[in-house]
This record gives sequence, C-alpha cells and structure tokens, in this order.
Amino acid sequence: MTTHDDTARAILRGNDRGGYTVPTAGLYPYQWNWDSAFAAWGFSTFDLPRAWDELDTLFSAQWDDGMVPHIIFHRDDPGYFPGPDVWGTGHVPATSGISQPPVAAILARLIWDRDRDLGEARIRALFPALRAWHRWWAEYRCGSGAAAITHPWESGRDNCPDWDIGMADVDGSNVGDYTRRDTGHVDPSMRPGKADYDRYLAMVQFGRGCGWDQARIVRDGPFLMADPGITFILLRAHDDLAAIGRALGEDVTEIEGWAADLRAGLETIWNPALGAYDARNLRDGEFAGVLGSGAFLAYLAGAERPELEQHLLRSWDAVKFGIPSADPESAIFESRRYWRGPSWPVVNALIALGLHSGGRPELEARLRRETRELITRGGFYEYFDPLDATPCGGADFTWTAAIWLTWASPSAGETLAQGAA
Ligand code: 9WN
Repeated sequence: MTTHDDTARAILRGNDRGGYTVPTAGLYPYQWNWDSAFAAWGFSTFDLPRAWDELDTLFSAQWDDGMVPHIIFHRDDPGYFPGPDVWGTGHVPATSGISQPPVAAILARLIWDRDRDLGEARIRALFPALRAWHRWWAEYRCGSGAAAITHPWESGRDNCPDWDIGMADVDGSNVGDYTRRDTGHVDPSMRPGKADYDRYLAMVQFGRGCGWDQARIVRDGPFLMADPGITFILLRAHDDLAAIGRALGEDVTEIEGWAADLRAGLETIWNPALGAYDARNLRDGEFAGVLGSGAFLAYLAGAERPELEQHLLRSWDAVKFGIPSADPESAIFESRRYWRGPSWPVVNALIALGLHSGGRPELEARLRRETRELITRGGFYEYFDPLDATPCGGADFTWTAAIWLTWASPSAGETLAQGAA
C-alpha cells in the first residue's frame, strides 16, 4: 500500500530536474530560492547527499555581491512569465534580479543535525556563501532597522495585503503588452490580478533599467517596504548561522553583530495601534495596518509578545485549518486568493518551528494536526482554504511534500526537534 510518505518522496523525486527541484511542474518550472531550501529539508529525511546538492545548486547562482536570486532559470521554459529575458540580469546561469526569504541557514542547520559527520564538509563549504548572503541583507536591506524588500515577490508572500500601500505608489501603466502564463495553469480567481502584475513588471523594468544596481534600487526604486516576515526569518537565520559557524570554529563576531542590530531594529516594525508587528512603507514611514502571517514568524526569532499572541489565537480560531495568511476578521480576507487569506503548509511549519523554540508545544501540536489534516484530505497542494480545506494552486507541490516528511507526517516524530534529531 502506498503511504503518504511514499507519495511525498515520489513528489520530490518527480520534481527533481537533476541537482535542483522545481516547486511544481508546469506552473513553476525553475529553481526557486526558498522552495529549494525546503526541498533540501525534505530530501534530508531520506537522501542526505541529495539535500546538500540542492543547497549547492542554489548557491551556485549567487551573485558577486552576495545576493542569492529568487529564481534560477537553468533551462528556458516558455511556460512561465516573467522569464529570463524579461529580467535581463545577464547572469550565467540566468537568474531573476531579486531575492527571497533567507531560510537556507535555518534549514541547513536542521539538515546538518541529522548527520553531523556526513554533513561537515558540505556545511563547511557552504558557510562562506551563506555568510555572504546574510551580509548582503545586512548591508543593503537593513538600513531602516528591519529587513526591507524591493519587490513583493521577495517576501515569498507575494500579494498579501501587507504590500497594498506600497503597491499603490507603483505606476504600472507603462509596462507594455505581455502574456501571463500562471493563469493558464491555475484558476485565475486565485491568482493576483492584472493591476498587480502591471506593477510587478514595473519594478522588474526599473531594476533592469539600472543594471540591477542594488544601491540605486533601494534608494530610488518604485517600492521599498519593511517586511516583518523576512525580518524574523533573517534574525533566526543569523542566530543559526552563528551557531553553525561556532561549531565549525569560525569567527562569528560579524554575524552576531548583524543579529544584534536587527533585534534592536524590531521596534521599528511594531505598530502600537495594531498591537502587532506590521509591514511599513519605507518611502513615507506609513504602517500597512494589516495583520499578516509574517508577524507570527516573530516566534522564530524569540520576539513574540502577549498582544501578538492574542491576535494569533483570535485569527486562528476564526478559521479551521492552520494559520491564515491574512486576518480572517478583516474585509480584505479572501480564503482562496494567493496570500490574502489561505493557509500555507510551508508558513505553518516555520511558525511551528518558532512555537517549538518558544516553548509552546500545545500550539505547535495543534498547528501540526491541522496541517496534517489539510494534506491528508486534499493532497500535496501548494496551499489551502483555511475555512473548508479546499486544496488550491499547484498540485504535487515540492514544499508541501517536504513539510509533510519533515514535520506533518506521523513518521516525522512528535515535534520539530525530534523530527530533526
Ligand atoms: C513568484 C514558487 C513561488 C514561491 C512564492 C509564491 C509563488 C511566484 C509566482 O511561487 O511566487 O516568485 O509566480 O507567483 O508566492 O512564495 O516561492 O513556489
């Protein structure tokens, strides 16, 4: 009898394109940054060398300035837009010009913990590349105190309501004609709208127009917002990278400094009027004023607060399956549209990792139970409706399979720590 574990492993193998894994065939035919780190974590449950290979291919596309791009276009595929020609970064292999949530060090540490001897040479080789990427975040993106994004796609939570105020300032009226491919693969009513895509493209065209000059994009680009999600992920990743470095006998003073600065900057994204961490438009200082799942990643960095926990419980109790990506009690909530309400197993797992570190086993267990139910009922889909568990987006999804194997499956152990032991 085929088990869910068997199916999850078959999905990872099936999405393997030789050293890198696509998120799902058709809709996302390239290597994506944070998807790939989750794929590596999934592979680590049954093929550790393959897990390290995944991280190696991801970092093989690192730019000279340390940035690790959000997409690596190993082989051209007309099924995705915007492809390599639109980004025009001039890199080999071709890549996009923006980054994505830096979960790699967090997951590399968990992967290494599965077999320290087997992984030592691999993590030692990867360590300088991870540090260079973290330095890129610290130097280019953390000037306001928190971590900033220059495009909503960098957040990984692409069209969540957090970015609405920043998007409103972007002029998407002159981007020219183009043909989207995503709406040919999945139900258009679940995807971002045309006005969103016009603006996404305007940001890409700005980056391309200035030769992807990072300082220029941060200074003059059409969009710059502080992202609570990336801030907490980066803070946790700094701490994990420092722990890796110490175990390897490296000097980690610089990494500890970035972590201390970022922790001190958390105050800049606390919105007292909302009683939660909040995205912020760095062009004018305005808070987004919306509660998003990025705020709950605070647990990952030990930055949770009682007021935030009240919001977590309130918004979680208003749905049935996992943590909603937008506040279910607000008017902007849409239970099936990308990041504007749905439950994402991948974000549930990150929040669970935080709940585990924060000593909240009962909440971690609830989240695991609900995420498991989503997957056993609906299959390995990209994301789910948190009200009725309807599976949404792409099928046979790499990160959902990975989250199953590392955390949601009964075979993964009772907690994330045991799962990684
Ligand atoms: C743009 C691959 C990626 C994820 C993102 C998710 C979605 C891409 C898209 O798919 O974004 O990067 O075309 O919609 O929002 O988190 O990494 O799975």
